[in-house]
Amino acid sequence: MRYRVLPECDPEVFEILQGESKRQNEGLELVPSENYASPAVLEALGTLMTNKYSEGTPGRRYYGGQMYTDRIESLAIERAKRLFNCDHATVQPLSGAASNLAVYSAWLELGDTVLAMDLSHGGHLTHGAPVTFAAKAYNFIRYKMKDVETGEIDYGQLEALAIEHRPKIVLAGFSSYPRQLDYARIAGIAEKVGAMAMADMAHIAGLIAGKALPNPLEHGFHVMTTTTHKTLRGPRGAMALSKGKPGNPLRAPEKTLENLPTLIDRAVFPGMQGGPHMNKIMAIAVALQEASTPEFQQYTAQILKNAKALAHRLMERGGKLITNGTDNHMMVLETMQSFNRNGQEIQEVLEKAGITLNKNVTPDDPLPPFKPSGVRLGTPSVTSRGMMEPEMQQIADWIMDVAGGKAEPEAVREEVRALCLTHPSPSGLVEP
Ligand code: DSN
Repeated sequence: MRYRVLPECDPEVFEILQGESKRQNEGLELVPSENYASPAVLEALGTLMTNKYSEGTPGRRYYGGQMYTDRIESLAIERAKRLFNCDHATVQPLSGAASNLAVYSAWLELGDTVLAMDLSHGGHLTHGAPVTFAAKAYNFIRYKMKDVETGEIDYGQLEALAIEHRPKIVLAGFSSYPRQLDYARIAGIAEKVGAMAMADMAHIAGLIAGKALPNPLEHGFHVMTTTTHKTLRGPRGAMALSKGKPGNPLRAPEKTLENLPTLIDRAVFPGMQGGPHMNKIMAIAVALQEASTPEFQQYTAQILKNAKALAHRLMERGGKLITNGTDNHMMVLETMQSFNRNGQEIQEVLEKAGITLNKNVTPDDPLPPFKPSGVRLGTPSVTSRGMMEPEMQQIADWIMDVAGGKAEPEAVREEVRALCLTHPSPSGLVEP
């Protein structure tokens, strides 16, 4: 067989790829969990590392031929440990959901209790939403914000629930919470009830790596899970980072906090997964190297400045934001109060204008998840394109004009396209 390049080998697939490339280049990506991976990350992802099976961990594999896979996985692990200041990292989880499940299964017995943030108050589906497998396997109790106008977590409720239910894990983490958490306080509550403190930092891992936000592992947390493709700007993938003493994953250790690294390694493989995706691990190594540079720190600082500028202008123009602002890269715009239209309608009309974001539930939302009361948006992708505060003002104006019915989406789409063409996607453009 002769290998051929994609346009020649499969024109139908190539045409789809070109379409997506044009969409990513000519439109504004405001989904806060998305980003543009660098050409180096994309290159690593598309290499022949995809061919290799590597069950096990570096130095302890079940198949031969691991001299290079061992090197690349060890490099990714060392880079992750350095960047996030932890004792151990596994870079094998296939996704954020798989990573969270692995940590649950490493530490919990079936039926054990986890205390986590309520989904509609900003938590994540994998933190025990009733429709998930995890919710069938474990008993999730939920804490909420005390005041949705400020976003302050109800730490009194969190502590009372912890004392009442004696969870084995106290989980901090979110996918639509725009404020900061008091990690030391949460870790203190976990310690008080003998629970493990786990942080799911998928959304803000890049902001932590870039030192724009604090690291929960430096404030009493034992484990941090994250995806690698959001603010961290790597490939689709995940990691579990932990404090403790790494041991031999071929032997089952006692369930102690010190043994968490080994327990997690074993939970990932053979507990939850088979062979790791070595091409992805290679791309994670590249992304971690990129994230350790001064340029990346500047990038993450700018994400926060841009989010503040976008939020400020949306509110100035009459938009109602949940918690009335943001401390991180994202915000939730309450569309029923702002425009008397649900989040699905606003997502659709903005997509016609070339602005992509996602519908999102609001705290204790009376509307269903498919037509919720809000949309979620953020600045990681537009900041990767080099856009700054003036562009955020313009983007906020387009959103308010189109969502408020003051401008035709098709007309705004041309203006959006013109702005985007002056700020090309860092992932490049797939040309014929
Ligand atoms: N899908 C990701 C997000 O958008 O937040 C995490 O599940």
